[in-house]
Amino acid sequence: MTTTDTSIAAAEAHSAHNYHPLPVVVATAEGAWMTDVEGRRYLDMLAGYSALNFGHGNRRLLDAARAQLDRVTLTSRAFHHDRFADFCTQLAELCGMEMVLPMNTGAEAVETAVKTARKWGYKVKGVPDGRAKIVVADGNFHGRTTTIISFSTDQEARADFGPYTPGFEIVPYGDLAAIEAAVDEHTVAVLLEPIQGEAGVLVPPPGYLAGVRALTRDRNVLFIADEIQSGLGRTGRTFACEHEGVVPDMYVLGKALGGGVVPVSAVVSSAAVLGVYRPGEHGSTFGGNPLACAVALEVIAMLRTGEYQQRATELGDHLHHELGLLTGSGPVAAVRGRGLWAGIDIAPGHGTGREVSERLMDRRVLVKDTHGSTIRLAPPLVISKEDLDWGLEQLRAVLAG
Ligand code: IF1
Repeated sequence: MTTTDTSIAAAEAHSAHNYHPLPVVVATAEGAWMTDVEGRRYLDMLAGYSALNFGHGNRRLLDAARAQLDRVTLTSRAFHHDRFADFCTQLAELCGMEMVLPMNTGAEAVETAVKTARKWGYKVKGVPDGRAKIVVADGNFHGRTTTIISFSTDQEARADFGPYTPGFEIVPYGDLAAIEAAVDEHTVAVLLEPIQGEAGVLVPPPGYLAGVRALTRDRNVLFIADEIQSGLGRTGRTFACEHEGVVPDMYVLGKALGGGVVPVSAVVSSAAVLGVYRPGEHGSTFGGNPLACAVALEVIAMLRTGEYQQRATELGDHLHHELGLLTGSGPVAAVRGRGLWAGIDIAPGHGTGREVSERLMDRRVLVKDTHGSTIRLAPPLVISKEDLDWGLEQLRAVLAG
């Protein structure tokens, strides 16, 4: 047995089988590259589902984390700490908003957004108690808590986990008229991914987000953008909503906010919305901890330079141009995405998404499949053009074979 086999066998014996990882055991990583326990190097074209937008072992992020490790890592929110105000102020400013409510994982931030919208509905909008409705889209992925899977349309994610939380109406993604029809006097929010990740990097039709913005403003409904995966540089802008000049009422952020170092998530909104909370009504032991704030502050500073957004735009244009050449009559049935983010539908006869991912792994490129015949590319934004081209070369070779 190789070191890899031994490690995988032990993991399979002693961990729940809620994942089916590719058979590679990573030991170290730097930039866009990971090295396995046997010394093989792989190009990481997934980047921790966009948590690693700034690459593995990012010097600035690690220095910020190390400096904070030596000072204080956790206070709980029972006390103030000296990184908290800066974090909230600067994140609000990056978002063009007023207030921040920090959590840890994406799902917790989405739960926070749901609770906030409901409370706003009862306290500000005047919805009768217990009647608040939130409109969501089919094909969504917002996390894995019991409430969030209650409004998922993915059977794998929701089956056998009921009873489900009521209060949600699911409409087709990209269909503005369907949202208009679903919104009623009890509707407190429309919750959407500006680009759907798990669904296969689905970009909605032009005008959709702007239409949702106008409709929700008109009907006194909060527009909540889940930018956990699409936000913080991935699409070439700080927020994917910017591509349509849209500012939602609430951003839900996660993943890259912690730079792949620590889990950091947040809800960012106006004082009118986040101002509904009183002490004791919501919280988290770890949310907004000093280590999280120190790392996130560095992430915010890096995003402020605009450098990563620009890389995502330039390399993204190149990526989509190259993928376009494979599309149509070739091995690729369709490509979607924006910036350094692509969903690639493999044409029939060229293998399942899993098979293509395995063959890419043999060629030292790591990606993740979704929904049978789709693979996703989301390399770290720090990837070099040469490495990206090398990755694309491996993809062409795999699809030709
Ligand atoms: C898994 C997908 C990516 C997210 C959006 C909230 C969350 C996520 C838009 C929850 C999380 C993840 C989780 C990961 C797989 C993954 C994923 F395939 F499911 F869609 F990234 F592409 N909103 N996305 O994408 O954040 O609680 O995980 O921090 O294995 O579940 P979390």
